Amino acid sequence: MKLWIALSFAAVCVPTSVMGFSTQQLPRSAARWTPRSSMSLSTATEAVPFAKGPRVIRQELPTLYVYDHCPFCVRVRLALGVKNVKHLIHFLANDDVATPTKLVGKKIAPIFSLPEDKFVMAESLDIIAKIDSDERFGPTSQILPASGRKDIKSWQKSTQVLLRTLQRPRYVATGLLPEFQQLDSRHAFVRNHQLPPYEKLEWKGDSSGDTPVPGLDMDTKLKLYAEAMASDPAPLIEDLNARLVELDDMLYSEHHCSEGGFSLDDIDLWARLRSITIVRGVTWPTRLRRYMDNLSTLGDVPLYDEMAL
Ligand SMILES: N[C@@H](CCC(=O)N[C@@H](CS)C(=O)NCC(=O)O)C(=O)O
Repeated sequence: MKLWIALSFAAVCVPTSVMGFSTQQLPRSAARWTPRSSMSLSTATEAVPFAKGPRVIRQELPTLYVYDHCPFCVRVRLALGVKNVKHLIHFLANDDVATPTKLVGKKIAPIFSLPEDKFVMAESLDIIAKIDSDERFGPTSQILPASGRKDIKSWQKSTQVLLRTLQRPRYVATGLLPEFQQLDSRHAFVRNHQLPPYEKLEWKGDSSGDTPVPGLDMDTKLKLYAEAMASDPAPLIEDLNARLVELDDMLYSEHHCSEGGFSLDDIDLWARLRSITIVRGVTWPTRLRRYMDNLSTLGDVPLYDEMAL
């Protein structure tokens, strides 16, 4: 396959929302996952869907600067969505250095801008803490703190290489993600994001030290991305399917992954798992799939299923 075919697909409008017309979550009292009898002596804790508050519409809308594929950005989009805060999304091109640098002094996403306060901030978790503690954005402390559980974190760590291998070439090859609409932006991503087994230093090189590391040339990087798309993903997907079964066992419920309710655990986990939906042919365990769909609806953040490759 010619490199430019794999890496410069035309943008075609494909709907990406899975449940685009659903706007309401059931109120907490009406949507219990496990009905509770007032006579029940059971001490089992229920899984409780997040109770979404009324729509928050500031006169000057906040703007969130993101890359669509970026899980840190998705964290904030999910938080704004569950808190029902209307906002503008500015999808940065992946090679746009000027816009984020003007806002926060470097190329980074997400960036949250609140024009009514002339306030700008980076760092996903700081942004979420700000939004969830400011009464102008509805009830505060709606998102529970992180539980500190280790099992999900170690699952994430142990699947990092597998997920990078599958996801990174697909982000670029769809030609549909807003940050990759032009060839320069696709090339910027390929230039900066290594494919396993390469480490970041081997891929990018480093000329700052006494012993410069050359890194790979751009043609080689493009070839490796194209080869990754041309190769049969079946063995990797089989591996991923097994890992998802393990993760399914760790989920507390289809509404929140840890006991107690919707928390920063979900903000982090769901944001990362969303990227997997760009991989076609994955078999999702039932509960995990419901979790993906429930939080997509709750947070009004679409999954990639319709454009999966
Ligand atoms: N700790 C930051 C990490 C943000 C981050 O690493 N974002 C990546 C995109 S996923 C980024 O902007 N990297 C710089 C680049 O792409 O040039 C946060 O949580 O917001």
